[in-house]
Amino acid sequence: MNTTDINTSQEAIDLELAYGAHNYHPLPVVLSKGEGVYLWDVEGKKYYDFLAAYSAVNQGHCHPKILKALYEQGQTLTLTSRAFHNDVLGKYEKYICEYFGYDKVLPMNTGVEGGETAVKLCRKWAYTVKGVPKNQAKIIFVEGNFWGRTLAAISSSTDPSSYEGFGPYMPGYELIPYNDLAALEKALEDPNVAGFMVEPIQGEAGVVVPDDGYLKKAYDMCREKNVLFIADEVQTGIARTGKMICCEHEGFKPDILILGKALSGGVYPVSAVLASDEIMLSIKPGEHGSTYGGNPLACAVAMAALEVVKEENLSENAERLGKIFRERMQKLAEKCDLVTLVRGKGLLNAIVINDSEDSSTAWDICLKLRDNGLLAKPTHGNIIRFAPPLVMTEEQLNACCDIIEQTILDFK
Ligand code: IF1
Repeated sequence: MNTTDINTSQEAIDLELAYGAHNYHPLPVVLSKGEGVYLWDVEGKKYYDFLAAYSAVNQGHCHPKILKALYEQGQTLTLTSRAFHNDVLGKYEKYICEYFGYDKVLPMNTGVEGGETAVKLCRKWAYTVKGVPKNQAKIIFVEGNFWGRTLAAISSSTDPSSYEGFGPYMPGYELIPYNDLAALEKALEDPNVAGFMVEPIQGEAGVVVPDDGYLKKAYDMCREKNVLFIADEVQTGIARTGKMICCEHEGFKPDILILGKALSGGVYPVSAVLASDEIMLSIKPGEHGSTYGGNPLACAVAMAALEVVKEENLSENAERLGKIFRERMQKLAEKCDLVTLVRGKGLLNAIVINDSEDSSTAWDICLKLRDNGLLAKPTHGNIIRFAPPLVMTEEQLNACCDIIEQTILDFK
């Protein structure tokens, strides 16, 4: 029986420092309870959650319907491995394929495993369908991308804090600037290009929104060259930007769709890769998988999490509240030179602070926001990401804007 008691936030922090790897620099707050848009710390202080675990808690903390699915399946059958069939996986696969409009799904656990799966699928398709010579497949990524922490993922990174000190790196990658169609056109001249992998909005880079039409034009250019358009919607998907997937804003379906995070509503690691039969069936039995991939518990939780998104109209809510949020932040930017701009779509937004990237201003503002009852965290240096659960009401959103405005206006 674990006898370690945690009675204060400091005790929790001290334990993490003593026994945990120091691979994060969290905001100094220790949470012990979550419900909907709210979090409580060890001392009982209540906060609005304006990060939503980086868009993994779109449905709100501890959503009762998702927890019910967790409890019920959890008491029945949690893991069989894929050595055998089970009575939940097929039902989930049908549900999610019809939900997003694809032939097949390959279930995994984390977002980065989804990215790795997409890269492997794309390469396999290139060799077996497109006819790219063995081991010559190229995949194009964009500067500022973030799709996880594995060696394959950091090999495409342009952020030294992601890749420095972890070489050598994965070959067969090419990097071009984001939001640059001329650069993509040039890169697509190489007949060995198999895929173009891109976030519809770059989350970690600081909620960077490309020009209207960029994604659809890029998709069309890939189609012309028989190159797969791979959308990393791990952060932008599941209603976050005001549509079920962000590519929907431009009216197209990516060839390969990667989902994660809110696919399980923050209850359990679940990711998924969706594609056509032509792409998906290029991987044969025994060529890819994972112990927990597609386990009954994950499937039950994901179906409930997806049902909640539709039942509670989370896309429409994100679209509507996002507009209110950006309007209020724009007005703040106009009267306060500390905020230079606000950008985003739906409820994936960020403000850029008028200070250098290596200043502590954004961090210090987040500490004050914490003191005032709202939790957010800077992404790169001077950018603060604001991404609350999508179940937020207009009244709660306005209360949060009041806190943000007052905190920034009072910030010395
Ligand atoms: C951390 C960042 C966000 C992602 C996109 C794939 C993945 C992520 C677009 C991989 C994961 C997480 C990772 C987490 C913090 C968070 C994050 F700050 F790291 F970059 F959201 F922006 N594609 N993002 O955003 O999914 O394997 O983590 O399930 O590493 O601290 P994962």
